[in-house]
Amino acid sequence: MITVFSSNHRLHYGTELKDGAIKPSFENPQRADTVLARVRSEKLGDVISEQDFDRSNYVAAHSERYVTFLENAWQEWTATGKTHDALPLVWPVRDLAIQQEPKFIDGKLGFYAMDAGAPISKGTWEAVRSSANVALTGVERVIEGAHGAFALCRPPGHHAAREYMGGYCYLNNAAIAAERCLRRGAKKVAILDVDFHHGNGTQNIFYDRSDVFFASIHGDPAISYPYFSGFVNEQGTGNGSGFNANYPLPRGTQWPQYESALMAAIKRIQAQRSEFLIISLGVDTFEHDPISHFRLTSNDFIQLGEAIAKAGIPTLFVMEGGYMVDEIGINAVNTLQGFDSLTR
Ligand code: SP5
Ligand code: ZN
Repeated sequence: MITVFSSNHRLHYGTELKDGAIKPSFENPQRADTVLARVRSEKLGDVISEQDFDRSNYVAAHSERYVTFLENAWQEWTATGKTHDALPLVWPVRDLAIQQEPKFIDGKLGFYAMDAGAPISKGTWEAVRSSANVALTGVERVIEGAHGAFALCRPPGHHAAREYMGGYCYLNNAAIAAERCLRRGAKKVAILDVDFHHGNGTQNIFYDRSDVFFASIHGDPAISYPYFSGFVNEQGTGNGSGFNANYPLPRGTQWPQYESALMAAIKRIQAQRSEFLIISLGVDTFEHDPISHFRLTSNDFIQLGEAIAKAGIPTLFVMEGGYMVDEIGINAVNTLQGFDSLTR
């Protein structure tokens, strides 16, 4: 299958608050380059660059004021004399929650963030915009008739909600691609999130809607990031009631247990009669991932791709997490090869 890639991802790198200290982020530029190297060495298919897309595509999944914040944050941060990357330091939790945007950058950072894991550096916006364009370029291929395409996005997107960043994510690439399908005439789209972490951002964006069905398989949020969403009882609200499905799984989950949840999620997706399927492809479910605790092996990812292919729906794969640098290339490409083996 075709891979869409942007070298602009290298413009983004930074620090995160980790175990009580500010350290280099696990989400580093080597990640995407490692996956690209594997795509090439395995001859998965052509690699193309991203096209440019109108800003309205981002605003389809996010609020206008949040996109404006992302566009201007670095400039506003450096205007205060700082040269290192920006992280928030105060958040509008519970009784502090208001809807009014602060007028100063420190307040804005907290207002538009769920954690201190999404640093903003000089090149962040350019990389983020390009990452969304990678997803949009990929989804256009699928809309035009490809069975599958791979959007090698970096930074990832699934923790980014309508109005906040976090967990290494800024714009929600998968959600933006889903909105593009709808804008191009689709009535029903499904997103399946197989990243180790709950796709809280994607859930947030579509929670009250029936046109995009969202399913996520992830580490039990009672013990795993993002802690505050991803539970079974979150099933959507209003028109979206019944169009959100969470499959939290315990520490140490291996393929047989994972496969049961996967089959249940795919069954739900097929019942929706979705015209397009978008996979939030995180490979941090890998047994040696440094921040997660599932135990999938590299071979298991081939079966993951095969199971997705069997759904029989035109599919866009969107890269999300996965942090063991050498193996993420193998595991991502194994998934895509598993898919291709049943669709060619
Ligand atoms: C896209 C994505 O996968 N984002 C994940 C963000 C997770 N951020 C918090 C991780 C905290 C993990 N702490 C475990 C440290 C083990 N040394
Ligand atoms: Zn993850």
